[in-house]
Amino acid sequence: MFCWGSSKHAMIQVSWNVSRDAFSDSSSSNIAAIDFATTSDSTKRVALFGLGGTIASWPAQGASTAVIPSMEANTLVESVPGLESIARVESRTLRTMSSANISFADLFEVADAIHEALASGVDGVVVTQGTDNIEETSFALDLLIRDERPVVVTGAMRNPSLAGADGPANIRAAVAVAASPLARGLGTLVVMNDEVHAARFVRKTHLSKLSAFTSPQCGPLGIVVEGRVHLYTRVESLVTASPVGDVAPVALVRCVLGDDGRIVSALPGLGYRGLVLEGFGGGHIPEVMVERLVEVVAAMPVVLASRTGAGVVLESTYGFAGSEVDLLSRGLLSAGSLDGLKARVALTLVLTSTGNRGESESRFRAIVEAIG
Ligand code: DAS
Repeated sequence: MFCWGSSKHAMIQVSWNVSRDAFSDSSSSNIAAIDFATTSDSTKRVALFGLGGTIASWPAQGASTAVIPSMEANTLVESVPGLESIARVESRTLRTMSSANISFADLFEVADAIHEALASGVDGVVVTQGTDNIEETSFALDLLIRDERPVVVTGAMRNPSLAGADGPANIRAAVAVAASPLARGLGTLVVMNDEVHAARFVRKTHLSKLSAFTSPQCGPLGIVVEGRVHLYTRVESLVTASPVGDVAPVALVRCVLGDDGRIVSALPGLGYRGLVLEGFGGGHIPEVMVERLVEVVAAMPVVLASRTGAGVVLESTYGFAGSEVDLLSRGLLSAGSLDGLKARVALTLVLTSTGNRGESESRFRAIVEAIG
């Protein structure tokens, strides 16, 4: 694993092990006031960062049953029976927000906090957050974190006020994975419903079921049973992309029946610096869109993904105008095995890691290549 560039976002300069007082000055960062708590004295150490989401949501006082993210990370940790038998968990609240409000800038700070914790010697890291965009945030962390130790993202489908709330079980399983030497070198993982998923493949494929997270490309890497991690397949660590400038705006556009391409034509004028286009099936668009798209390719990198969300974008099967052969020959980049959401995360990070278009395109290709 290697990395490009160096991060200018090293905002959290304090050591993980210093006292709570040392965290009180958060003026150089918009990270929320930090709470810091530990459980147990197990030999394994796991850092847990709370960002909010359903797992940390509770009905607002005097309100209806509607919940808002409000719980501190240490409260989540304390709600998990038997956690101390797995690891000593050191928790900090970084945000209490809905995942809809998480930005790339937030993720750069989370990545800095993770590097800080890893530098202090923890065995692994857990991030708790809203589940709605875990498939994007976990993949961003996959590309931002430079360490072999496990980084595990989890959340909950049912908030703690509901019967059968899944947050505590998900935290327990996530901590087990974060503490496990077996999970090293797999990049960022997502643990939900006792399943271990690779960040590069996992998707939220149901709105409310506990089994909402699936990896349509290859299935989960493994499962957690009785606190033990069982891995059945492995993935390679990815090259990383360190942010060095302002976040590059990248659009994700899905090609639809009867599309004429007017949305993609508007993108350069809207300030976008990149486009991921989800084409039909193997990577196809209506012929009428092709010339419009060629104009966009002249202005910015354009990635071709499939709106099916699984499989590998074709390269040499169809030759009609608007086919994958046609589009790739016109300078579009293949998303390979990445779905549109993940291709957009990768393109955003490579464009943010260098101002050179050729370099960003070769970095994107390297990520696609490494995933296979
Ligand atoms: N859907 C909620 C969750 O799963 C809200 C969110 O993503 O913040 O946590």
